[in-house]
Amino acid sequence: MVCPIRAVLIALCILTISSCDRAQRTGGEAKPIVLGYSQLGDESTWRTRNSFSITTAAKKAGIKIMFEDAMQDQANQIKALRSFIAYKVDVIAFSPLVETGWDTVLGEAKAAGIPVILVDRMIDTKDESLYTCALSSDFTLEGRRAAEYLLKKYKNEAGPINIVELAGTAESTPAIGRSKGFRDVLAAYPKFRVIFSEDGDFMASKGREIMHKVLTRYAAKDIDVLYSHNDDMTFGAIEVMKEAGIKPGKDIAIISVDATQRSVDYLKVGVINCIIECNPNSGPQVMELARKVVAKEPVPKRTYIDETRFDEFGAVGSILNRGY
Ligand code: GZL
Repeated sequence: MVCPIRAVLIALCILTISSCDRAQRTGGEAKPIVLGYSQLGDESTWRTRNSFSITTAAKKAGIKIMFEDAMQDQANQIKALRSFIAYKVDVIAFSPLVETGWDTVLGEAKAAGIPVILVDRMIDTKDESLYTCALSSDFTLEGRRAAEYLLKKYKNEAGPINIVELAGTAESTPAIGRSKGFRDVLAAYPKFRVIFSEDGDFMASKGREIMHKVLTRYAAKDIDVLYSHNDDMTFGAIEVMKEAGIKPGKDIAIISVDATQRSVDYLKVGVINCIIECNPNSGPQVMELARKVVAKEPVPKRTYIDETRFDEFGAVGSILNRGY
């Protein structure tokens, strides 16, 4: 039978060694984890909330974060990653603007022995060892959810049902997945036709611009649905519809992705008909992954964030305040 005092002493020794393992002790405190974070930009309401979630969660977790905004430019992200490597951070996390073009810089991080966490978006690489783990939404599922709403809404209509798509940044994981999932479901129902699709970069200004262009090419009566890959582009398109005397949500049904407060408010009054949730509040999960990765604890290669759909057929009034 192990003496209780002896067991306590052994436990204390293990605790002491483990906190020294990671860092030299300074005044009894372990050195805080240093996280280099490259955020892709500040293009949308969602992204602003995501950055807030990341930075506040780092503070709460006692993690020293070097936060860089790349202003939607991949070259800026690569520069930021290289600066983190030069600084010898403990761990790197970033939201890749697009899926390709990362192998070289991530090879440099690997050579420097710095683990990398992908957040929000994925990379397209043959070498999965270039990142330790990834945390994101399931964008293909988001696209499927959007299409499944249409099957329900138009189940008694012969069609054709003409759809305009405002797509997100080309070659980005959300744009790829939301387009693919949407089309995978509708492929079995030829009455649904995507008559126009263009990349709006997840920005309200481009949503406006593209909706203007669409209304010069098509009469409003020939458009049944707007499928927009994010709320900010939706808001731009709604402004243009209203200016043209079109009733959004009635003359043209609207599906939007993200579920910011403004889109939920629009859903409640019938201006938007369906919202696909995309959760930006990943900060706490990112910090927990960073802690585990630095401590060399096992982590899943891929973690998906839980999300849902809100639409005109559900209990719209019960949607809690989004806070952003
Ligand atoms: C999705 C995220 C997308 C949001 C947009 O996870 O990458 O980028 O849907 C944001 O609002 O701009």
